[in-house]
Amino acid sequence: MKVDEYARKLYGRPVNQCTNEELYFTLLAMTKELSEKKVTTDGKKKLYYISAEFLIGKLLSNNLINLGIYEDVKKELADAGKELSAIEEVEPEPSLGNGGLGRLAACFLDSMATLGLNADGVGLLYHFGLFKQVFKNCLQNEVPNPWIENKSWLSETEKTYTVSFGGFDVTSRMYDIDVTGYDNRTTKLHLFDLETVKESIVPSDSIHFDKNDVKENLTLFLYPDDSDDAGRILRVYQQYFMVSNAAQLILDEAKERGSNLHDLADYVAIQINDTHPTMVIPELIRLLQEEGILMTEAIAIVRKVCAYTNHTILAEALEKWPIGFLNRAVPQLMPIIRELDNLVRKEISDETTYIIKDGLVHMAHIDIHYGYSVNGVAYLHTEILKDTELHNFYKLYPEKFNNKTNGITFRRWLAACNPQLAALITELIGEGWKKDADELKKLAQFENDDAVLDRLLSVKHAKKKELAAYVKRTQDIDLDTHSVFDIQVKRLHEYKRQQMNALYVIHKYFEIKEGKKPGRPITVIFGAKAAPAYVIAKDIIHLILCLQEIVNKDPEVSPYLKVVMVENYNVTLAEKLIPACDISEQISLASKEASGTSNMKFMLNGAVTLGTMDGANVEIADMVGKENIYTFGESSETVIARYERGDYKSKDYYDKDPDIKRAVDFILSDKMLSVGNRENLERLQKELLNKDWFMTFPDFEDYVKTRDLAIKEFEDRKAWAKKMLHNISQAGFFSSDRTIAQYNEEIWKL
Ligand code: 26V
Repeated sequence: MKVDEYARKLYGRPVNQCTNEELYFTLLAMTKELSEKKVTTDGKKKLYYISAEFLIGKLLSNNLINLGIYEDVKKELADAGKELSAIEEVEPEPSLGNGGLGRLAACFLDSMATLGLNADGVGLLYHFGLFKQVFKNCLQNEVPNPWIENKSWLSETEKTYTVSFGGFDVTSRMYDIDVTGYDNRTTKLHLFDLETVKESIVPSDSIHFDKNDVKENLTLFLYPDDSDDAGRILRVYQQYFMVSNAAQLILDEAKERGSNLHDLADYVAIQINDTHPTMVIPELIRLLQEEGILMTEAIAIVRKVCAYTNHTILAEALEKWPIGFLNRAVPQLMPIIRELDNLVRKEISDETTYIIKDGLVHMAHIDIHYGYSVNGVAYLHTEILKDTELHNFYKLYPEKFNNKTNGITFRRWLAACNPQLAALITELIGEGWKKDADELKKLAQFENDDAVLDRLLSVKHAKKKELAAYVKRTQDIDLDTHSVFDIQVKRLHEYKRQQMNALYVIHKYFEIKEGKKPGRPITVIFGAKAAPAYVIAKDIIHLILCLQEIVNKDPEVSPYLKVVMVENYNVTLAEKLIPACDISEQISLASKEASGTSNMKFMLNGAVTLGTMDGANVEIADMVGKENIYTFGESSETVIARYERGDYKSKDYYDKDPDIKRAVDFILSDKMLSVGNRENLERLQKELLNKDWFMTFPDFEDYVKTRDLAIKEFEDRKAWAKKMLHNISQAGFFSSDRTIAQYNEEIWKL
């Protein structure tokens, strides 16, 4: 089918006379029609991946690739003088997630469809995705991020359900987005909304709104600011709305496929993505009881259906809801949750595993007692869960615990975002890698082929030039594309240690001032959003933006060092940044990053990792061997032992190490205060000196040494290109196709 025919049908004009906007809507209509025609997945048993986040990103090029028409469409447009990349700019990004967890869910949908699994995603239709980040006076501001247009990837369905909250009912409606698998079937992402939501209660320049009228605000925002109780209870309403719709849909569909509900486990598997969908457990029990099934049997059924994925080791991130919240929002669930707790109390003496404690409902405890599988998201993460964080549960149910190391879809994270590299790889080994990622291993045979290594370097340089042009256009900063592009992009969080990266920048700044210039200029790039209520995270953004001002404007320093914090980091920007990276910063405090997934995306695009032995970095190091990765810092065992002893004093390091002292003092120097705010900088400096809870100082010396070594070794261009190629060749394990195949073989058994 030709784009031209569609354009004429829609706008009465040929492609060359259409605007980019018209062409975007033309391609949208055409792609939607093509994916609707594809066979949808089917089978007796179906998996429902319930998640509060699906960070799907723009869908146009991904869908064109997966439908196998990308090249044809691109050529037809080019022949008419139109550029596909310019048309893609028109598409708004659905930012329906915060970071790795939501993006993982999106990669998983792509893999489920590509593997042809009978599996759908279920979530919420947020009218405003994650806030749009705007920098002003070196501070993060948050503004609403609307993305739904009259014509979009969403299709309204006929399905509506009643969802009851304490004191009132709402009527939901289901919207669908087709998920096209690569060269295979399609599956669906079901997003629930309610018609009474009122976008007009949100001002255009702020994400603050009246949180009290649930009917008007329920699906307005992803993760509304939860710094106050109104925001926190709204999250409970959202979660229940999501799972009540999901549970009703699941039971309806199971019955349609022939289930009598007693045999539900033969028809349904539910993956609970983090604790946000946990209430699906009591909700299913409630609905099964309404269908006439006794409580004991209902519990037994649900126990065979629900599986839980844990995505974090941080205890403070495990959800615990006050009983009062649940009583108010979902009173019908509380008796069931109490009964679930009573059953645990009857059978188990270990109080640490109880569901209700001190007036709080521990959501993860519901999942672990009443699910049949508990998985971590990287080898080390799962081991730590078993050994420490969830050890008491592991003792009770060793058979439930399993690991599923995360993965990424190579269609989006190589084929779509780096067509130049994808073309080179395909020329060398064929295009089998798009469906069988292990085929990338065949690249190893070219590791000593100078011509291939040269081409790899020129692809990297081309991507750096594209990124530099973007940064110039959007932020008016000039980048030297021959410098080392060192990139850290991820949510702003203390445990991810962007602050340590910033301390390195200060350290380099001083070295350059002293005449110790790096052999090659360094470009340090950050991209990160901070949760609106996360004060220290916002202070770290302030620090980085102040450094950007100071370093880039200093004529002595800027020829050797540049700092860029890209504004509004999102999936679309990740697709520009990742292919352009030389050194991938993965520097979390060992034991704290469950997996990480950008580490995999960078590796696949030929960046070399600079990282701690944390999360999936451990597995990357295993795959590529120590000559092809730069690791540093204390081990997770050392870190865990240090927390247990509780004897870490950051001040000791500050007093002992002059480099640390100099960098930390600089945070409140006159120079910094000339561009920044005392309040933010002082708070951050105090935090480091009095607490440094994520232990940047003990790792700092090793970090500087290892980062300097990587930058030095970058100079041997051929040896570096070999490392790049080796990293790409070993990335196959990190395909989400492998991850999803394992979920299916070991958990879902579709
Ligand atoms: C959330 C919060 C919220 C409250 C304060 C502290 C805190 C700390 C961490 C989190 C993260 C929650 C779950 C999450 O997003 N985990 C991420 O999941 C990714 C996909 O499995 C994984 O790659 C990341 O390592 C993990 O951080």
